[in-house]
Amino acid sequence: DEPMSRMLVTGGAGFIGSNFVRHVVEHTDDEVTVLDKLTYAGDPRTLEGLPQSRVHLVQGDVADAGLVDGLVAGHDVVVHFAAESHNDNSLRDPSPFVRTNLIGTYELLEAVRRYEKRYHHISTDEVYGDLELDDPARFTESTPYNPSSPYSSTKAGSDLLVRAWVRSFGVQATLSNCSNNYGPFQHVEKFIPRQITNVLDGDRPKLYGAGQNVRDWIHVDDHNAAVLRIIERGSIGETYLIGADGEQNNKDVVELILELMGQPRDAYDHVNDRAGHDLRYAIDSTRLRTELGWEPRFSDFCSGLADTIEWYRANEAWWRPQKAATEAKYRAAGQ
Ligand code: NAD
Ligand code: TDX
Repeated sequence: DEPMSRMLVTGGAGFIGSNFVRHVVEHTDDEVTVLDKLTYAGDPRTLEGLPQSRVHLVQGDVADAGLVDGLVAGHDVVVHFAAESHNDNSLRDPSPFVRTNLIGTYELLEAVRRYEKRYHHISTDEVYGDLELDDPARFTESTPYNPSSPYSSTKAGSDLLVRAWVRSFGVQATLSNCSNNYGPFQHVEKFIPRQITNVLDGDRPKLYGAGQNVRDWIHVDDHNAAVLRIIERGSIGETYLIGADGEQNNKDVVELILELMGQPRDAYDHVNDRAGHDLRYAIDSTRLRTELGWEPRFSDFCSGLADTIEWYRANEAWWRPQKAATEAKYRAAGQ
């Protein structure tokens, strides 16, 4: 059988990208090449069990122009997940964020421009800055960019490169900006896996500041179903916001994790706040729902979180190698 298409997925050994590859294998006939540098955040074991006839891993850097040129030439669609993705790391050392998120995106855009390939760009709601807790407004496709951190500013810059390459060079691109993801294979540096694995280790969850900051949580499978829908049916040049109406403050999330894991709800520590900590993100995904007919399937955050806790309990061998070094970095920052 001829494959439907050949997809190049950058960052496909990371959290969202690996779940996306699994989603593509289950829902399409496409062949996938993963281009991943296998940084501290990438792990080939996240792709174990996928059919070797359809999924291939190339270890390399999206900022390597020669490598990217050859790979893009041989594929029909490029889906760009690869990024330095953690805000706290970007405050300690912004340099890999500039190289991977900005230069990497630039090299991919130049290659898809040369070979006239379809491109989808994965981005974040953090490009819009933050909202007040009582602001009735949510982010939409027309909210002005106003990023706060080295991470979010390099993501914002990469989005603007994509928009310019569409307008100036006619690149066939779509963009999506999603809210906070949770689910299997998320690195233990991130909020939810950090607290779950702390409790599993007999340590206490660590809440930044007072914990009033709000994030708009979405299950990673809902994000990835939306991405595939946009690749298949989205309008070229357009941006789609992805969110599942999952606003929760961090304190409530920590208390829910403790409760689901059979601990007292107050068995957590307050630690140093993040510098420049965004207060609230909130997504209005009306466009994606009305124009492309997407709906989230994980509408109950509590049961999605319970499943995620079970996944970390059952997959300690996957996360254990990262845990001690991650906690050592936090400890050094009083977090
Ligand atoms: P992650 O850190 O888990 O994975 C990133 C992957 O990219 C890793 O496998 C890493 O090895 C790879 N990578 C890093 N630098 C690379 C380079 N120079 N060349 C090739 N590969 C490289 O991140 P994630 O949470 O899965 O995020 C994936 C994408 O989704 C990012 O673009 C991020 O900005 C975006 N996003 C994330 C969230 C979230 O909640 N995690 C929300 C919205 C958007
Ligand atoms: O130990 C912690 N305690 C804590 O209170 C950690 C690690 C985080 N937090 C807070 C900070 C945030 O308010 O929890 C919230 C979520 O933190 P992160 O998991 O670091 O996510 P965030 O900074 O919101 O960014 C995430 O969502 C948008 C992803 O990491 C980004 O890649 C994505 O773009």
